Amino acid sequence: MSALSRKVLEGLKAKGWAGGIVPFERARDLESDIGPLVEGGLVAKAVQEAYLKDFRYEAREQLSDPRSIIVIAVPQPRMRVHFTFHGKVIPAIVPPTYANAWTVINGAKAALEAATQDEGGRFEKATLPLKTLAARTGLVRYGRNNITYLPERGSYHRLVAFYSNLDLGVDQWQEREALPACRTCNLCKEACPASVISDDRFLIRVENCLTFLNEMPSDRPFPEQVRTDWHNAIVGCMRCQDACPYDKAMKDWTEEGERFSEEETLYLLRGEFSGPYAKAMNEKLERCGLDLTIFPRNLAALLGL
Ligand code: B12
Ligand code: SF4
Ligand code: SF4
Repeated sequence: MSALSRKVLEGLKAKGWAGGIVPFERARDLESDIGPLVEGGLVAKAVQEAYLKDFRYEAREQLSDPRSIIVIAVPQPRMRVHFTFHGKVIPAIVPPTYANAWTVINGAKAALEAATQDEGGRFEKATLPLKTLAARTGLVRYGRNNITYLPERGSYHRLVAFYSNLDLGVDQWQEREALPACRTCNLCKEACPASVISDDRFLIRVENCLTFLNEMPSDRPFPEQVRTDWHNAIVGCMRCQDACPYDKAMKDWTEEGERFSEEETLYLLRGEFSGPYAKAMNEKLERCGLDLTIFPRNLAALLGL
């Protein structure tokens, strides 16, 4: 490992973050990791259309002189927000990484720029399959639930990657590894309300995962099989993470978010997002990393309506 890459990684570590580095040519290898899964039908078309088609493997689209890719894991807590309905205050969870996304991304970029100021380091956010990239550098390991885990800090982290003009002189590319305990553990599979974790394949059936369903715009109703008691977060789902022994120490790491009055809760449920009140509400939701368009359906489901 070069002195410069050591300096970059040590700088991240000092902030409580962790990083991995590969040369920029590895972007094409990432494409080869994903492509066959899509072509082979292991990734549903709806998932490809909604998310994976946005990946950009051509580094030069983002930076004219790319030399390296750096992936960073920034630990993040979950957030608790409160709604008021029929006079009762109702807490709701926002899973880790939905809140404060851009604060984390901009903070990571600024930290990299500061650490490499003398070398003229430039960094542009890379739109890549981040779990695959992080696992390929050995930074994280996959759980059976397809979420990635830091060896000692569990799954509560946001991944972010950057293309850099710096040749960091290191290629950490390796095999993707699974968590050792997954060999004999079934806890996430048993906890998953949507039964998308199975023994016959490593990839979960994303198209039925509750998170996939509740990230879709509000005008798309939940399919019939989704039962009221599945809902456990205002967006996303925490059941497989809550069940996992690798997240035991993280489970109570919760930050307090916004509180919504009865009037605001009813307004969100109605789903009429126009006028000056909408702007104020949108700003309030953005502070917790939430999107108005998913709200009416998810909130109604969470309140059991
Ligand atoms: C699409 C997407 C979703 C989709 C699909 C998720 C999925 N499993 O693919 C939906 C909407 C369902 C979703 C849900 C969630 N997401 Co999401 N999502 C993404 C996104 C945009 C791309 C993920 C992706 O590449 N999927 C494609 C599949 C094919 O990739 P893969 O899951 O890594 O699959 C690899 C392995 O299966 C491996 N493999 C195959 N066979 C085998 C065998 C073995 C033994 C091994 C080891 C590996 C292996 O090959 C595949 C390719 O490398 C990323 C952001 C980004 N730019 O990467 C965030 C991201 C992955 N999501 C994130 C989060 C936090 C979540 C949720 C945990 C949120 C929540 N609590 O509700 C859930 C988790 C649901 C779950 N169980 O996966 C974080 C992950 C952080 C972490 N610690 O893992 C990311 C990185 C966002 C971020 N910037 O931090 N997400
Ligand atoms: S996020 Fe929820 S629905 Fe999706 S795999 Fe995990 S437990 Fe199952
Ligand atoms: S709950 Fe068990 S099987 Fe699932 S990811 Fe965690 S250790 Fe692996």
